[in-house]
Amino acid sequence: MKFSVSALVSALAISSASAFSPVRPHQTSRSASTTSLNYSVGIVGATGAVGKEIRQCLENRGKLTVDKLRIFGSPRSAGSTVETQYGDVEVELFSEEAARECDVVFLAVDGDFALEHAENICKGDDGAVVIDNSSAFRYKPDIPLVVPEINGKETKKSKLIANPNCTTAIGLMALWPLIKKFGVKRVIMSTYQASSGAGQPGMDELKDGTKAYLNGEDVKNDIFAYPLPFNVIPQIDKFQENGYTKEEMKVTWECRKICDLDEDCPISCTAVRIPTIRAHSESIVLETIEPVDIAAARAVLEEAPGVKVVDDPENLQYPMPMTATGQYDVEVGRIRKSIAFGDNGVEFFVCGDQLLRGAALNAVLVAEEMQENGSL
Ligand code: 2RA
Repeated sequence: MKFSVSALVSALAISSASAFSPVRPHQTSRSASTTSLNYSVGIVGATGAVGKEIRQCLENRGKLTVDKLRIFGSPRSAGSTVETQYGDVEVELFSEEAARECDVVFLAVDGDFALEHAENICKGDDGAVVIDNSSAFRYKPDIPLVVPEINGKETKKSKLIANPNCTTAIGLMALWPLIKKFGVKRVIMSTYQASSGAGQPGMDELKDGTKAYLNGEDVKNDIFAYPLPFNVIPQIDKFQENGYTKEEMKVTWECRKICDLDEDCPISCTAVRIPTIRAHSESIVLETIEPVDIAAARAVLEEAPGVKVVDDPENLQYPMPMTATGQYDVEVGRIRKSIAFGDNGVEFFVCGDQLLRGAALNAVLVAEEMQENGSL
C-alpha cells in the first residue's frame, strides 16, 4: 500500500475513532484481519458492462476498503460525473501517471489497451496493482491467472494479475472441488453462452433483434456472426487451426493453468452462443481418476465456496440462467453418474452470472484476497 496523505489521515482517523465507534462509513463489512488503511482504487472502462459491475461489486460487498474511487475514461467520457457510494466521481482522462497513483487498478478494457498500459501502470515499487480482465496476459507463464477460491495465493507473486475468461471461471467453481476430491483424467464441456459475453453491445443487439423479429422486421447483426434471436450460434471468437474456436481453447489453456494440471490434460470444449442476456450455462463431463460416489460429489459441491447446489429433479429444481442471473454463486445441478465413463465419471450442469462470477466479482475477489494476504 502507498501511504498517501489521505490514506494516512483516514488511518489516523480510524485508529483514533475506533475506541468510540467500531463502524465507520464504507467499512461496515471489513473483517477484523484487514489492515486499517484504505485504498485508492481505479477503474478503467467503468462505463462498460464489466466496469459497471466492478464498481457495484466494490460498493455492495464493501470488503475492499476503498478510500477513494477514481474512474478513468477516454476524452469522450472524461469530465462526466458518475454517482457512486463513495461520492460523485468525475471521470478522469486516462493516463498511466494518474493510474499509477492508485493502489489497485481494474482494467475492464480490451487486450490491446492492456498490452500497451498494464505493465507501465504496475512497474516499480510505486506502481499500482493491476487486475486485468482481458486475455492479454492470461497465458504468460510469469503472470498469475487467478480464481481466488482455487489459486488465490498466486496473487503474492505479481503486481499484475490476469482475470480468467468468464466460461472458465464459472465452470471451475464446480469442477475444481470435484477434481480435488476425485482427480481428473479428462473434461468435456459444452457451453450455452449469453449475449453479455459480447458486452453491452451484445446484450443490446439481442434485445433490439428480438423486438425487430417479433415486429416482422429485419434482424441486424453487427456483433454476432448471425442474428442471435431465436437462434444458437456454434461459434464464439475466431476459429483456430485445430478446428476449435479461441473461446474453446481458452477453457483448455486456462483450466490447466489455474488448476496446475498437466500441460496435456485433455480438456475439450464446444462453445455456443444462445439468446439469453447475462448468465452462461455449461454442461460438464468429468472423467475422474478415483471412482465417484455421487453423494460424496454432491457433498463436496455443497461445501464449495461460491457454489449453490440446485439439484432436486423431482421438484424440477436445476440451474438456469434465469435464476443464476445477478447471483454471486454459480448454480450446480443435474449431478449424476456418467453413462459414458461409468464409476469414474460425473456429469453436471452449471449456470453462473457472466458479468459477476465470470468477470467483475472474480476481479474484486482478487483484490480482496490481496488485501487479506498483504499484497496490496
Ligand atoms: C464470451 N467468454 O462469452 C466471452 C467473453 N469473455 O463471449
